[in-house]
Parts: sequence; C-alpha cells; structure tokens
Amino acid sequence: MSTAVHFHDQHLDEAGLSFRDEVIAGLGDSPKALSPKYFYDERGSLLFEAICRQPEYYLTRTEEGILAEAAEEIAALVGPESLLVELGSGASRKVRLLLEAMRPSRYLGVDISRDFLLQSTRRLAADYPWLEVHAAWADFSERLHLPAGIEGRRVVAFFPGSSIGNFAPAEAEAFLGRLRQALPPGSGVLIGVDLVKDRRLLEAAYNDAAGVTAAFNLNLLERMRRQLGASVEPANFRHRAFFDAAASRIEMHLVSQCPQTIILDEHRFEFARGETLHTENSCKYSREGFQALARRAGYRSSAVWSDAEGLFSVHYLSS
Ligand code: AVI
Repeated sequence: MSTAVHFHDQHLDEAGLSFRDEVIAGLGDSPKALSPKYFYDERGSLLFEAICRQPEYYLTRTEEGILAEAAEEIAALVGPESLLVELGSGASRKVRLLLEAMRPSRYLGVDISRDFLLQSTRRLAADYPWLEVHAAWADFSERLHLPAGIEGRRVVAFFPGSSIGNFAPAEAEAFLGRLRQALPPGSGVLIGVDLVKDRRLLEAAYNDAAGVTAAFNLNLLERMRRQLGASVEPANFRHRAFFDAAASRIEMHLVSQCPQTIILDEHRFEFARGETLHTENSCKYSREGFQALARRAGYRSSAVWSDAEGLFSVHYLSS
C-alpha cells in the first residue's frame, strides 16, 4: 500500500453559507451568535489541540482512557475488513487506538480544516502503511455522503470528543438521523458523549488557568480580521463560559468590554458594553438521556462504556 492520501474535496463553500455570510447573519441577529464550526481555521485547530492537553479539560484524556480499555471489545463488535470514518478528525490520537485494535482496511478522515486534515491523514498514512487512507475536506454538519468508490464492507463512523454536544439536542438527533441514512445498512456509530456533572468541574474545563480556551474563543474575532478584513479589536472582548443547568449545557460567549462597532465591508455591527456574541453550546447528557436521543434517531444502543468516575461516555450505536 502506498503512503499517499486519497483526497476528496467536497467544496465546502457550496455546502452552505460561507464564513462571511454567516458572520453578517450572526452579528446582525439578536442576540448575536455564530456557529462554533468557525473556530476551526488552522490556528483554531491548533488551539483546540492545546485545550485537549489542559489539566482542566478532562474530556480528551478520559475518552482516550475509555477507548484504550474498550478497544478490543469495540473491534470485536465491529468485525474485520471495515471502513472507519472519523468525523472531525483533526490531529486525533484517539483513532490510533482504534486502528491498532480494529485493523480496518480503509480509513476516511473528514474535517472542515483543510491543511490540518491533510497533515494528520498524511501522518496516519506514513505510520500505518497497511491502511488505505482517505481524506474528505467537508462540512459534515451540513451535508454527509461517502465519497464515491470507498464504501467498505462494514462502515463504522467514529465521532469522538463529545462534538455531538455542540449541536442542540434536536439538531443532534437530526444529525444522527442523517448520518444513519448516509451510511450503508448495518453500519455502526462510535460516539463520545460528555456527561452532566458537578458545575465546578464543567466550568473549570472551559475556563482553563492557562487561558487557552479564552484564546480559542477570541481567535474567532481574529479570524474575522485575518480572513475577512473585518475591523474588530479582539482585546476589547473577554471570554466567558458558564454552565446553564436548565439547558444542561456550557455556553461560551465573547463579551464586549465597551461600546464598539465591528465593521465588515458595508456592514456595521454595534455592541453595547456587556453585550455578548454567543459562540458555542456544549451540551452534556446522562447516559440514559443520550441513549434515548439515539433511539429517536433510529439507532439501537449496543454498548456504552464509561470511566470509573462517570465523567465521560462512549456509545456504540447500531443502525
Ligand atoms: C469540539 N468540542 C466538543 C469542544 C467542546 O468541549 O465543546 C470544543 C471546545 N470548546 C471549548 N473548549 C473545547
């Protein structure tokens, strides 16, 4: 097998609104809001990797621990000769645990951040010469389809990191339903889901002492300046993240520190002092709550794994 990556360009901007259009729509809205998918330009993807290494951000290391322990069991559930599709592949180390245990014949990484996707899939191709590696540059939250010609005998979609939590529950259900339809019958979904827990632990995870999550949040404004030429002063905003227990979610905002205006071409967006731009929701579930959501999306919950402290869960859903 060659170490080349088969690249599938799924023409991101055709799939939905472009960053510019969404900034104009989101900053013009009341309250102001923007999709968290725009965090992930190259700098944002690197900052996210750094978040995953912060001591307060328990999600990554806990999920890795669960996967390391359950890898053989997962491999047995999935069976050999499969296609492993990783949604939001980033620079993930987690998938390596699965690759080594499952030994799928093909791997497809799907990510919104093109350069990051290419670098990480090239590394996989170099490290696993027996694996046929594909990369699809795509916004899978908008449109899901397997690139032509790479269907495997069995498909397993791996959606780690509790990224499902960045959808509202109704959207998560709709997304899982679309995923089920995009995969051949008999496919499975292996999905990491963060569990609801003590507010202090949750809030610490999104307010790390080193300020990496703050930099990640503020990078959205820097990206507007870099990529769109917007006139915006990130230093005039502050990161805020808190747990809303009623909605069972962490909310992230950028809080305007003074009255100010963001200018993008002919558009002007006024911010009052204290007004926020809502940048992310990160929903937290109980095991049973997530199983019920998956059932509504048409899946059978075949297995759930968790850590000893009950911080995080990994579900295997069968379609
Ligand atoms: C990618 N996603 C699951 C992360 C989360 O925890 O919601 C993104 C993140 N936002 C702030 N910290 C990490």
